[in-house]
Order: sequence, then C-alpha cells, then structure tokens
Amino acid sequence: LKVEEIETVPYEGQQPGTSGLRKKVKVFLQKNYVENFIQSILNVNEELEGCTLVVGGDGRYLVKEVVDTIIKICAGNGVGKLIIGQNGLLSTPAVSHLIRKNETLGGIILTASHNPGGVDNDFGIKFNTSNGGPAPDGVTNEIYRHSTIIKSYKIVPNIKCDITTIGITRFKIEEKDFVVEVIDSVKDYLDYMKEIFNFPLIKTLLEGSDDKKKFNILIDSMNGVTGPYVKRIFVDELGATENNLRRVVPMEDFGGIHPDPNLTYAEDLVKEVRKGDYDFGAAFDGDGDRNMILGRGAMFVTPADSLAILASWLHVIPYFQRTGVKGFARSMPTAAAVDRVAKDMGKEMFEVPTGWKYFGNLMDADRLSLCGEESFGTGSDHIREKDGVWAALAWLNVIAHSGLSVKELLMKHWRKYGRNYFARHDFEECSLDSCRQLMSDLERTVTAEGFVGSKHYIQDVENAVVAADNFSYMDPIDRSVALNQGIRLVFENGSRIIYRLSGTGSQGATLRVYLEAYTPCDGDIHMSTEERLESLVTLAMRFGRVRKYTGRDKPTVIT
Ligand code: VG1
Ligand code: CO
Repeated sequence: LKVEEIETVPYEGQQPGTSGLRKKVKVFLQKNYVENFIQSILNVNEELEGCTLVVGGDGRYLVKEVVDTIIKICAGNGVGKLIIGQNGLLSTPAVSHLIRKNETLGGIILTASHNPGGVDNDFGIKFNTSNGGPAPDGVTNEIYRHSTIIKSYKIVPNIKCDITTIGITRFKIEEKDFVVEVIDSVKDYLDYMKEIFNFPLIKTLLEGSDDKKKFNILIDSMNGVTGPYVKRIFVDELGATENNLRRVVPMEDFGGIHPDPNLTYAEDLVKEVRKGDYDFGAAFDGDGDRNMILGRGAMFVTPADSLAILASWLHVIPYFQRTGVKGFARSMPTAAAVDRVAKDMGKEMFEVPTGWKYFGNLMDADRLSLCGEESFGTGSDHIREKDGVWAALAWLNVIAHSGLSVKELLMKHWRKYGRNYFARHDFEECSLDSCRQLMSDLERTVTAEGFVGSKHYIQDVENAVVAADNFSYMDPIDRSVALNQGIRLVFENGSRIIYRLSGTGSQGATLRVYLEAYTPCDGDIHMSTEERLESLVTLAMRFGRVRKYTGRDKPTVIT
C-alpha cells in the first residue's frame, strides 16, 4: 500500500476548548477538515514512528467515518499500531484505561461528550496523551498552531479495514508494518473495575439475601456509549436484570435527547426513580465520563456532595485500600464540600481550573486520589479521565459496605460537615461579543480599588466581599500557568459567585454563573437550594449586569 501526500489549506478555529475540538457535524464534513486536524495532532507527536494509539468514540453520528479516516492517516504517518474499539465504540474512561494499560503514545477520542449528536448536532475530536489524560494546554496549543500552518497531510487512501469484527489485521505500508487491532470495547474496562471494587459485595447487595431485600437500582445510559458497559457490568457480573437498565443501546443521535446526566436533561430518569420502588438511580453522559446519583424517591446528590461523601468513604474500596488515600481536588467553581473532608482527614486539597486535564499532573505525582467537578464529573487516579460508571460502582460499594442508604449517607455527611448549597445557572447561545464584554466589565469592577471590602445589601442582609479576582492557576508540578479561568467573588459568610464562559459549546457563547452558600451543621441544612441561594442569585445578576449583556433575566438551564 502506498502513502500519498495531499495538499490542503488550513481551516480557522481548530482550537481545542475545555475538552477537545467541538463543532457542528456540518463543520467536520467540510473537505479535509478532519484530515487537517488529525494530521495536526500527529504533527505534535515526535515519537510517532512505530507508536501505538488507541481510537474510539461514543457512537455518535460520524464516529465510524472518522475512525476510517484516522486509520488511513495514521497508516500514512508511520504509526505502528492502532487499538480500536469494536464498531469504533469506546467510552472516554475506557480509552484512558487502554492508553495506560497498553502504555501507548496516546489516544484519539471521538466525542462531543454530553452535547447532542446526529447530523444537525455536534461532533468532537480529543487527543489524550500517554498518561491517559486529556492533552494539557501546552499540547493543545501546539495542535492548534499546526492546524493554522498545515500545507499537506499523509494518507493511505486504499487501506480497507473492517472495524465490526474483533481481531488483528496486518498491513504493509511501503515496507513498514501497520497493525489494526479491533478489541472488545468493554472487556479491559470490566476487568479493571473488578480489581477496583468489591464485586461480590455489590452483587449480594443487588441480589438481596435471605434477610435482606434486594437493593433496586435504575441505571440510565441515555442512549450513549455506556450501554454495553452497564449491561456487562450490572447484569452479567452483578446480578441485576434488564429491568434495572434503561436506554442502553448506543444511538448515533442519542435518540434525539441531550445526553447530559442532570436534573434537567435526565428528568426522565428522575421521574422513573420517583414513581418506582428504586433505592438508587444513576445516569451517564454520551461518552460515559459524567454521572448523576439519585437515592430513593429520586433524592438528588449534588456532584460536590458526591465527591465529598466518596472522599470520606474511600477506605472501604479495595483499590484505595491498596494504594492508600492521597490528596483530594476539585475544580474552582465546584462547591467546597470536599475541602472540609480533606481538612478533617489531614489530606492535601487542590483547587484547579475547570477541565479534567488539570488533575493529571497531580495524579501522576501521587498527590491526588479523588477529584471532581460540579458538572457531574467524579473520578480517581485509577485513570486520567472522570468516570461515570466508576462513580456509580463507588457509591454501590460504599452502600454495600456501610449498610446505609443514599439518603442516610447524605444526612450523616451534612450533620457532620454542614451543607454547601450549590447551583449553576447557564445562559446559553448568547452573543459571544457581549459575553466577552460582560466578563471584561466585571473584571474591571471586581478588581477596582475598594471592591474587596465593599458591602452589598439585599433585603437588609449584608454581603461583604472578602476576595475577588480572575482565577489563575499554577500547576504545582510543572509550574505551567492557566490564566482567565473565571471571575470569582467570595463573601464574608463563605458564599461564592463565579462567572465563566463555557469552552465546550459549538454555537454562540454560554455564560455560566456558579452560586454557592455554606450552612454549618447546626444551621438549617434542609432548605431548598432555590430558597437558600435566592439572594445570591439577585446579587449575581446585578454584579454581572447579566440582563443587559445576555438580554435574559433567567438562565436557560439550571443544574
Ligand atoms: C464543561 C464543564 C467542565 C467539564 C467539561 C468537559 O466545560 O463545565 O467541568 O470538564 O465540560 O466535560 P465548559 O468549558 O463548557 O464549562 V465532558 O463530559 O465534555 O468531557
Ligand atoms: Co463527557
């Protein structure tokens, strides 16, 4: 087979955001758009010759076609081997695991995560490096730079490779070997989960025993990639039945839904859990790295509480019994519930910018065991991505070990540490220019002299500002710096308001306003979140002049 070098011209805007390059499908369909970006990814890797890469995606529209393009371009660039999930399917956490297990140079993940799929919606391409984690800013900036100067790409147009059957195919590309190994998408991940968790204990919980009723779960894959994973894990291994699962067939358009596990987009699951006799509910996003946890009656566990509770129970999970519990971390806008656990346990605590790529170095340096984001991301150093199915299994392992229900675990936690009320208000599809204006005006306001220390009144309640900045972060390991990570206001009573622009959208701008208020354990820990945060919302709208810049007086989504 022969390599051809094809001339091309750069496309504008191939800049990876918070988590890879995400655009509308029709943008990716432009001539050479995918080829340019894949070649740019390969160009930044110096040890490409003979290397191995993992390739897979969440099953959305265009995944199969792009896998085919990746095979051809990798063959043209001297890559030695590709490990590909059958039918191109691999969850994001599974890719991370496969990169680590096979010690590959990295992996290419085809997903726009929780963004809707299908011909009229989103597609995405993400590169992960040899530690299994999303490429850090230094690498994505280089990929982008290459995409702006690309003149040609190398391809083997005539290679034909069947990705529907498991097996190894060998090719000779101008004297060089090129191997494609199509693997079972689930097996390696399943084996790893069995090492991490106490499967027999969870199985007993789910099947029930003579003196214990079975613990009834409802797991929702939202028509995303986790379907095959949850079938094998929960039904084949853990004794659940098909009735415990829903929406487990991956679909190219996710059945028309927004595969994002939160109270808005997974409302359907919430309703089912509320009306049924379920003790536990969980949902995952399109690519399987996000999770939502529900208790009986659809009691909602916020991602920040989930992180904090798991932190305090890690010692019951076999993996952490072996590795020990190192530090904890969360992204800056995530409510600080886990900080209290870290303090109590005498563990290191890190606050990083939004995006999983910022956790990787800390894990590689053995400083971090468990971390999370408010955006329904929870994970540990077992891989370098957040991991939805892992989070559900972690909860079930804790429940099985403690004998406590989701609600009991939550109450116990609030009674000991107090409660961090939290909400995120998203203003979607706004004008980019006016959102940028909002952010720069706000930055000017909050960094002006006298703002820190100023007092703001809502119905006679005083809110004194004790800190305000545009969040920046220096990685403690490699000392790389990330600037402009969100405007942050902190009040005397511990409340916080944070403003950020999303880096994962494919259309217009999304303003995210994060609101957090802390109530100590002797205060009212049973309020509704809406009520508790009401005055903070008023302040947030006022400070940001949100109505003026977005034209909206209400968010489009609250999570
Ligand atoms: C969002 C979330 C962020 C998450 C990212 C990727 O980014 O806020 O916490 O890491 O999505 O998640 P942004 O820039 O839109 O706020 V996923 O499930 O796409 O990999
Ligand atoms: Co995701």
